[in-house]
Amino acid sequence: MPTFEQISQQLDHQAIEVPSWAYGNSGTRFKVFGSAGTPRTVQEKIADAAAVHRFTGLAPKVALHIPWDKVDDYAALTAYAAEQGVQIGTINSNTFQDDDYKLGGLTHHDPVIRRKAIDHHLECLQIMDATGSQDLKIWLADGSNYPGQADMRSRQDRLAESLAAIYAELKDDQRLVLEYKIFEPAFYHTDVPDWGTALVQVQALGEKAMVCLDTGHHAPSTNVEFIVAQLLRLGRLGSFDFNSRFYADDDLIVGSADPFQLFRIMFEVVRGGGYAADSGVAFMLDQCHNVEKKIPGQIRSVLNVQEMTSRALMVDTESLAAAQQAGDVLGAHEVFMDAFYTDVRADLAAWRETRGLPASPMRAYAESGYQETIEADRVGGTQLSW
Ligand code: PSV
Ligand code: MN
Ligand code: MN
Repeated sequence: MPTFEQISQQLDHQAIEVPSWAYGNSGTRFKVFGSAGTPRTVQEKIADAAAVHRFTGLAPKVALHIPWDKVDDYAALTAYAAEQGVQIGTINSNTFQDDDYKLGGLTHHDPVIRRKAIDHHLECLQIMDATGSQDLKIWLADGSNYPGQADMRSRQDRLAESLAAIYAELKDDQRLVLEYKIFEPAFYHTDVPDWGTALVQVQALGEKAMVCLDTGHHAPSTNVEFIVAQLLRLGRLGSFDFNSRFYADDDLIVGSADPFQLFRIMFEVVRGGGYAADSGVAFMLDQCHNVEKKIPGQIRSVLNVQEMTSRALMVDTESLAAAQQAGDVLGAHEVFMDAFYTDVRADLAAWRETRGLPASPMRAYAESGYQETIEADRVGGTQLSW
C-alpha cells in the first residue's frame, strides 16, 4: 500500500466549495432554529466561508443561491470575497420559492411561467459574468403529487426546450450543471428524478452541460459510487453536492452517516480521473446545520472529505488489479479495505503544519475567538435563513 508520504502531494490541490446557505439558519418543515452569530447579510456569509478556508486551506470558493444571495452589485461582492481570501463559485438558481412555481418552473404547462423561470436562469448567467463563476447549477422542484395531475411526458419535452434556451446563452467558459433528485418536494413524480434523466437532458444540450450528483438524492441502498463511475466514464460528471443521510435528503455533515460510502465514492473519483486538478469535477458541499454550529460544521465536513480522499488515494491499485485479475475475491476486497481502515488523522495533522495550517482546524477555530466575536457583533438586523 502506498504510504501517506507518497500520496500527500496529491492533497495539495484539493478544493471543496462551500454553500452560502450552510451559514444561514435552517431547519425542517417543523421549525427553523435561530442561532447566535448567524449572518444577516450575504457578506457575512462570505466572511464565514472564508473562515472555513483560513482554518483548513480546503475551501477557496463559496457557492451562491439566487435569489437568497441577491445583491445590487455583484462586482463589489466579488471584490469583497477576494478581500476575504475566497472566490465566488457556482451560482445556484432557485425556482422553488415563488408562488408562480407551485406547479413547476422550467416544465410548467403555462408558457408565461416557463418564460419567467427561463428568465431567472438568464439573470443567473449575468450574475456569473459579474462574479466570474463557471457553473450554473440547476435543481428543479418540478414534479407532481398525484397520478394524472400532470402529463409527465410533455413536461420532459418542455424541460428540454427550456434548458436549451438557457444553454444557448452560456459563454464558452461557462457550464450548465443539472442536479437530479428522486423526490421532494414533489411526492409522486419528479421531472429530473435520476442520473439517467439528467444525463439524457444534458447530452441533448451539448458539451458544456453536465450532471450534478447530490449524495442525498437517491433511493436508500442505491450504489452511488457506481453512478460516479458511470458519469465519469461518460465525461458528464460536472459536480458533487456532498452531504450525508440516514433516511432521505437529510443534508447532514458529509461522511458522518456513512464514512465508508464517502471512501467508496472518492475511490471511484480517483479511479475515473475525477480527482485530477483539471478534471472539471467541482466538489461542493450542500448541507444544512440545524442543531450544530455552522462554521465548525463546515470545517468538520471539508476535513471529512480530505480524510476519505487520502484513504482512497492510498488504495494499492496494482495489488487490487492483480487480485481482481486472478479472480481472488477476498484478496481484492482485503486490499480495498486495508486503505479504508488506515487512520490518516495524525499524518494529516502533520501535513497541515508543514503547510502553515493548524494541525487541528476544529480546535484552532474553537480557540480563535471568531465564534464569540460574531455572536457578540451580529446582534440586530435580520438573521438569514438559508
Ligand atoms: C435540493 O434538495 C438541493 O439539494 C439543491 O441543490 C438545492 O439547490 C439545495 O438543495 C438547496 O438547499
Ligand atoms: Mn443539492
Ligand atoms: Mn438536496
